Amino acid sequence: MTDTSQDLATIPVVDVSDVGLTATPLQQAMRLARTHGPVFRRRLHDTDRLFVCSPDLVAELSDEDRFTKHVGPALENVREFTADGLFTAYNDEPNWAKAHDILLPAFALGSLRAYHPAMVTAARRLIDAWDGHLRRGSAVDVAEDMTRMTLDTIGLAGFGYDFESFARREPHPFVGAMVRCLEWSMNRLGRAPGADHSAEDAAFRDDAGYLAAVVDEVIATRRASGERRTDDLLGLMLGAPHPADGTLLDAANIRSQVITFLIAGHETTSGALSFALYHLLRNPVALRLAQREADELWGDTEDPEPSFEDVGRLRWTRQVLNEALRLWPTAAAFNREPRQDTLLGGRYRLRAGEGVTVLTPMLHRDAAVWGDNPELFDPTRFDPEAEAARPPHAYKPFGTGERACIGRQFALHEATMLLGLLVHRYRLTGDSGYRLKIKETLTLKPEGFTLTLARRTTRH
Ligand code: MNH
Repeated sequence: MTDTSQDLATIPVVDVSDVGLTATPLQQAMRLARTHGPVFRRRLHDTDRLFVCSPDLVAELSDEDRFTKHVGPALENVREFTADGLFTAYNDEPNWAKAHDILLPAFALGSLRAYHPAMVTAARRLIDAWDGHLRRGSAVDVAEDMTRMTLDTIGLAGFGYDFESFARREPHPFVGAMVRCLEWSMNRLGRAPGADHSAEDAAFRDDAGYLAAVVDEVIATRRASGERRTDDLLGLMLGAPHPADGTLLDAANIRSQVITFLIAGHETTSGALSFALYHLLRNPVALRLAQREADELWGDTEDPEPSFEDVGRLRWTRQVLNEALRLWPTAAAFNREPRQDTLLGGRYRLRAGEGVTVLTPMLHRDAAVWGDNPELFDPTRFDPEAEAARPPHAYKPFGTGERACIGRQFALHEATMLLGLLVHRYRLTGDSGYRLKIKETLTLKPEGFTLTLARRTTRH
């Protein structure tokens, strides 16, 4: 460990070059923060990166006048297959503002309402599949089925396209290709200088080519239908003129947007649902409260038809999701850069455009904000009074500022409804020997987490 001299304060520099970034760089960074504190530089070969986890500094980084999104090394790699799509576009790339303006209406409240039936359809498919597991007495792989559900949801709701994930023995091949592309993006960060990666790179190009082919199929299906909708994402991408200048998105950018939304629209929500179920299983009181809330809405109805408004009434269930995203924000880091040379916290020197990583899971464990038992799963942390009492930038699972998540309400609506339906219908039993193991593919998911199911017989 050495100190840097440019800073007015001492920052630990932790060199990880000997071990590399490992298969779990996010959890590695969490360990570094636990050992070296909330501000440290991670050195890998010849590059240094500043990590920040303390609420006061993150509040400062959230000031849009001084800081903005930084497309860091991971997103630079993702750009190899999503180019200037909304998530990976540079702030000053014209297609960011253009697509943002064109697509924003797809996330207004009215649109969310329009997606609700598709979300119900996908939720029903998962429940039918789980009823099948229940009859056969087989365990469900939670993350795999949540991914089936969320992929079908974004396909149906955003694109009118059916991935039919539950009609397949194996997940849709889109998922495998996407996961490998994300893994390639992550592993490329830790490459040692000089090594030969041509085989991995060739495999990546094949997978990226397959993703592009799926996207072309999604677009061709819409065009062949002759429909000229502007009430879903694909309709807006294909046919909505920019509100200011009347131009449409160009063909290359439409492709990048479709691929971006097919990935961003399902991968992180799937992980969030999986972690929420994991924590509910380990916290019988929280589970009981979620069941009570669902029972109040749907009583003994065998197959409830959740209305749009029902989902807003599942307040505890939403707090459960918020708390799951506190402990395991599934998009677990984001990067900021100063617009001008500046001092962060009055003491850490940053050059204009230099990336700083906010390590969200550690921000979400800061004892000054979350108390001295931050590992404790406790959805009452999201009681309205508790939320109001918290500093505004202490909770950032959806990023910050104008580049924050555009799909937040979409994800929370979809996930809250599914969780409500699941706890209403099933008695959930986990494998008592399961120890949480988190797989990283840029995003986080519990690995090997399974459930066995029984129908609930009494509701009171
Ligand atoms: Mn989402 C940006 C987390 C669900 C589409 N999302 C972000 C960012 C985070 C994030 C963090 C900011 C990244 C950065 O600053 O570099 N997103 C989530 C999480 C969930 C999620 C934790 C689910 C839970 N996201 C969704 C869904 C969609 C979506 C669902 C689409 C339907 N997200 C996006 C897009 C962006 C984004 C698009 C980029 C927005 C922009 O930069 O303009």
